[in-house]
Amino acid sequence: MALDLNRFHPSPRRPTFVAPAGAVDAHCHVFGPGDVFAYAPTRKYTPGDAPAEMLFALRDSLGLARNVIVQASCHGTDNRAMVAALRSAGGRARGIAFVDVDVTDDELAAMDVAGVRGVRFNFLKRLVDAAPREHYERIVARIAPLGWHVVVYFEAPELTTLAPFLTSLPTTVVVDHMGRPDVELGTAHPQWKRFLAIMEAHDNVWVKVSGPERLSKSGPPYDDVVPFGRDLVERYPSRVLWGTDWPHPNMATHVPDDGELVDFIPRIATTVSSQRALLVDNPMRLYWPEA
Ligand code: 0GY
Repeated sequence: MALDLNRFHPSPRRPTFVAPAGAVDAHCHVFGPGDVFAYAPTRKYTPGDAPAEMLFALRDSLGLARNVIVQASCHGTDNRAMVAALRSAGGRARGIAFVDVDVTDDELAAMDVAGVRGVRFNFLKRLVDAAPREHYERIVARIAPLGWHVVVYFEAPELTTLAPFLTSLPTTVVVDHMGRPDVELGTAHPQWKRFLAIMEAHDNVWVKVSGPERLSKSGPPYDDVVPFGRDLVERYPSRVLWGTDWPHPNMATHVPDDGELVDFIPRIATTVSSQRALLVDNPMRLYWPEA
């Protein structure tokens, strides 16, 4: 049977790992529903609907408390589905928007009130068309005064080209999915060392230890990704975040079980204090500093 790339797991297992109270899923998306929030004409893929109420039901069933909902490329710069999800979350969700340079101050202010705390720059050519560096700089100039930060999505081979720009950003910078290393190269390879060097030199750079299902070549339970996640958690315990990446668009290899993704956490954050930092303290400091 062909894999449906755009369906999520229908019945994730209950994880064995019990997340600490107040745990945050800091990387997830909502899709549609398409008859209410149409997908962008410029999109590179059409997802199955994955509405907010399903995300919140998953949150509860996994033993998590809050979400950071990242605008996905299939909705382009139309952030309505994500913002509606924030407004329906009773304060338990924050958002990351995808905006163009012509976004108005009023639009930014309304998103801020709804709970948006940053913008995402997506550098994956299979997801979005490339834009000149100046485009991103103009957006940063608009969002930095709000205290927002920048989430970046790139693949490790692009890092050499992107590094001067990323390290020049004045805001907090959050790197998605461990910077998408080629895990077959191992953690001793210059590709991984290059990313660590940036983390080491720039303490405004944070990283999500998410996406083992995308990075793994061996498949569940993602043994080959453990050294990468553990390396980051141990080196930068106060600058790591974790997320499910539900509903997992564009997964060509398998449909990940979100319960299994939760059970990946204690394999990379092996102590109670590192689990608490990863799942509660760090995301709360970035997304709910007032709490
Ligand atoms: C992710 C990863 C992907 C998709 C998007 O914005 C998106 O469409 O982020 C991907 O296809 O790797 O973080 O959800």
